[in-house]
Amino acid sequence: MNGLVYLDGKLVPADEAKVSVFDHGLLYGDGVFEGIRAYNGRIFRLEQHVERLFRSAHGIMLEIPMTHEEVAKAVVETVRANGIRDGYIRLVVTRGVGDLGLDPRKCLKPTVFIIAATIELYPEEFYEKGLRLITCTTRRNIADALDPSLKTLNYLNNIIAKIETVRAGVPEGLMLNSLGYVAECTGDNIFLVEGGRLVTPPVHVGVLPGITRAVVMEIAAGLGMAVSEEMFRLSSVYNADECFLTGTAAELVPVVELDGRLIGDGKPGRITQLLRDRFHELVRSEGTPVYE
Ligand code: PXG
Repeated sequence: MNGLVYLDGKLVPADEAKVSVFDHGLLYGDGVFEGIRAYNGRIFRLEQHVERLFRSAHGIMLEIPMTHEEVAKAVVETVRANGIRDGYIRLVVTRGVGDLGLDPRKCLKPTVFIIAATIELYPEEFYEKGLRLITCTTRRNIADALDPSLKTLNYLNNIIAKIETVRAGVPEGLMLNSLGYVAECTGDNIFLVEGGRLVTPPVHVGVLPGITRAVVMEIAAGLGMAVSEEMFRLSSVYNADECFLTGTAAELVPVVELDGRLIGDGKPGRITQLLRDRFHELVRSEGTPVYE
């Protein structure tokens, strides 16, 4: 690894950026994080990512020892220090160094680090041909055990589901909630197009309120499309006109097959493509400037 990593207030060479084996982020997955994109020297939706980081931290009673503005500034400085114009940023806050017990009171100071890296884009083929998905047997965490709307470091639920997708030879997998309603994929939100309107599961079904999800809902509303948050089951996906996923890394990616059923005509849909084009225009026209 090269480049500079922000670690607890300092920019340090990547190979010297180390956290303790006693950090509860490592011992227990006790912490929160964000994945953020930079496009053309600007950071996309930085305030929303920082806001979600603080909401996630508040949800697990983790007090971030910085203000929103300080966190945003640290992200910008880390990207600038690495000379990155297009990249992926990982912002992480852990409970910090403690002892071997669970008690978070032993962790006196949260660990804050920021990695700014170049991004490995999804293969172009995913966008041109669309994804084939499976439904994972692993259900999404239930909200009254560990709320999926909080972006915590405890990603085992998603990783176990991801292992299922790897074994099935597909790039993503759909996760249901404990009642069988469609929730989201292992690292992406899901949308359906039904008769010209856009449908996505509401956050209370047990999904991460994705930043890309919110942007796509905004774009669709701006185009005069009806957008609704509704609970639905697998049969709605199988019978949708179009289906696509959203996420910071994937952006908008069409889905053409689920569990062996073709969706629509089995090709990326027209509305999906229109929303993708608008999304690309938007990410290149706004964002927090890094170099001005
Ligand atoms: N749902 C889940 C469970 C996620 O982890 C999204 C939806 C999309 O949210 P945004 O805000 O990015 O539109 C995510 C975020 C990866 C990876 O390597 C993906 C995420 C997080 C960390 C790693 O694919 N996705």
